[in-house]
Amino acid sequence: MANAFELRGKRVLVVGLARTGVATSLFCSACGASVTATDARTENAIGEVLSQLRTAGVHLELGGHREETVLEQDLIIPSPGVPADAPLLKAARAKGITIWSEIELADRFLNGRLIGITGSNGKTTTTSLIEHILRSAGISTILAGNIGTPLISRVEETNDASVTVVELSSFQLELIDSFRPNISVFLNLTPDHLDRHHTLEEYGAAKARIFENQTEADSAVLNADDPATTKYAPAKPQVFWFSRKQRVAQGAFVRENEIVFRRDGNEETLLKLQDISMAGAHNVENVLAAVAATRLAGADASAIAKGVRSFSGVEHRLEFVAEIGGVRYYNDSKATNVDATLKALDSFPGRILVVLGGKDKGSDYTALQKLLREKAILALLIGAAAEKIEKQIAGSVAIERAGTIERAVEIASHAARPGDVVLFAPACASFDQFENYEHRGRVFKDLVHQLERHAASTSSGGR
Ligand code: UMA
Repeated sequence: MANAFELRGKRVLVVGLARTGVATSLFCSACGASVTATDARTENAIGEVLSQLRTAGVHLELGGHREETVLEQDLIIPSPGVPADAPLLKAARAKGITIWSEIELADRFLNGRLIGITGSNGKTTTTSLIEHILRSAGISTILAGNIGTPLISRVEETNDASVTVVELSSFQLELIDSFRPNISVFLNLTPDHLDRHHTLEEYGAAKARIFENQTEADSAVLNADDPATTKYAPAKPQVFWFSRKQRVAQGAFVRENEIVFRRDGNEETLLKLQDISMAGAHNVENVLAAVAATRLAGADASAIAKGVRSFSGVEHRLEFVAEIGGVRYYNDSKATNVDATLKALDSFPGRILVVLGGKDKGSDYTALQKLLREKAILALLIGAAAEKIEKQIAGSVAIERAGTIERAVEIASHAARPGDVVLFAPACASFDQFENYEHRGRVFKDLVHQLERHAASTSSGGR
């Protein structure tokens, strides 16, 4: 165990009772801590999981947070969705109470090696691809983190031979202390979550904490083509770069349509760009990062090539849903910021009907104008951010206020012609109309599949 931590007898407060809070409460309670869990939501809103927590001996404070409770703890673990500068956490900090994110606690109980992946976009794809490659190389792997499974819920499965592959968000990294990946990957940095981090600098600094506790024995993988991240290159771990545009001294790069890995002057050609089945230049970057990380983790060249070839992408990430009457529908619900939507638009040659909108995160949608003008024929706006988006993209593309995703799909299906692409890449968070981006993506896919069934029944009925 890396850095064992004694929970027995400690007073632990878990803030937020969704995936992270529930897993953390159960873990701490099983380790003998005296656990209180609090959530702004009421008992009815949280539902069934509460009986499991009660059975585990977790004390519950629901419908709000009490400052007296906060101030009598030894350790506080806020969920990622709880702002690090929330008043209750400020009060605790002022009193000197330790506040850690769940990944910090989890790291102290983790065995084996840890690969951490952060960045504004491509985290989920790269994390999944790294796990997929290592698995095809016969290495025992565990997948967790921001991808949807709290790390704390998997630590007991780790052992000296396992490699845990963890997607990391700025919300998780901003509250670490000694958290230390053996291999860290920082993919890129573009504006996101500015409602929480206020400035790009603050947001980048939170992400760059991934390197903070790494030593000379560790490795860091960074994007040589992204000036916003190169400045965070750390001093202690060995730095490996990835690049689509230039040869790098150490790391993975593209040369004449082939992916090459270079270390200590030795070069290996691993695969061809045509071997990548995912669309878009950004996915080449994700593959390069995954190649570097998995090679460093000990996967051999042939296993890496096999792993990349057999990886078709991730649900909700430029996911092909169906082709109906010559119109192709793509679900990119994970495009929760402007940059991800730009990458999605850039992945197609043109004639895109794009669905945008949701909960605004303080984003600047004017950045979409150029690509909308070049690639899109219609923007359908949904959700709370519709008015702001409409103002900021006005003049670049035809716009229609659809309001809901149901109406957007309906309008798109009537407006699209064979050869067009209907792209759901909303550039916003989902929480105004959906539980999360996964829920939003599933709703979109269900609507498309309904259209597909309807199209099949009308065409067979017509024969
Ligand atoms: N809450 C309070 N008080 C507050 C604020 C929130 O009690 O002041 C409560 C809410 O009522 C709710 C809970 O806290 O019950 C919400 O917690 P959460 O949002 O952290 O939800 P989890 O299910 O634990 O999900 C978190 C991550 N969520 C966020 O970062 C917002 C999930 O990432 C992650 O998959 C999961 O932990 C497991 O690690 C999602 C995400 O949107 C996918 N991440 C962002 C992104 O990728 O852009 C960072």
